[in-house]
Amino acid sequence: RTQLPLSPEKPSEKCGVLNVTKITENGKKVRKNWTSSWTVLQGSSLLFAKGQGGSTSSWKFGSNQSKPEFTVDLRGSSVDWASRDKSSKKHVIELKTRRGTELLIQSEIDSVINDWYRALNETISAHAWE
Ligand code: I3S
Repeated sequence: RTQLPLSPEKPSEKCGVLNVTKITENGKKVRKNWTSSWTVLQGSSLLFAKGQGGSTSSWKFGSNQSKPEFTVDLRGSSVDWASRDKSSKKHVIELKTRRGTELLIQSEIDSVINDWYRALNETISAHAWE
């Protein structure tokens, strides 16, 4: 049987460095501000911390100085590939939350962004009835 990296019955954690910007907050358009963020998918939450010069090894949530910058509740969110008018960058995911926040999430590495696309969709499906 095919081994899925992330199966809905066993929601695992996933983390890595992604480029992230908000484009809408609580339904209001905000100015783009792309930042490199250490990103953690944990249960139905997506957590972002400001990147530390791209270094991933020194970052762990749970240690003292690593409070997430912001957290997104994935329950009721939707994920799609961003259309061309949303960004000129390649490999951009658009994430819309139930509360009217829209984020763009991007990586230059297409295998990385494809894994995140799949993981986010599986997480949203796994929590669809909450
Ligand atoms: O959607 P926009 O306004 O073309 O987004 C670009 C801007 O946010 C730009 O910054 P300023 O115009 O605020 O200086 C960013 O540097 C670009 O990266 C944004 O566009 P992309 O296409 O990279 O998402």
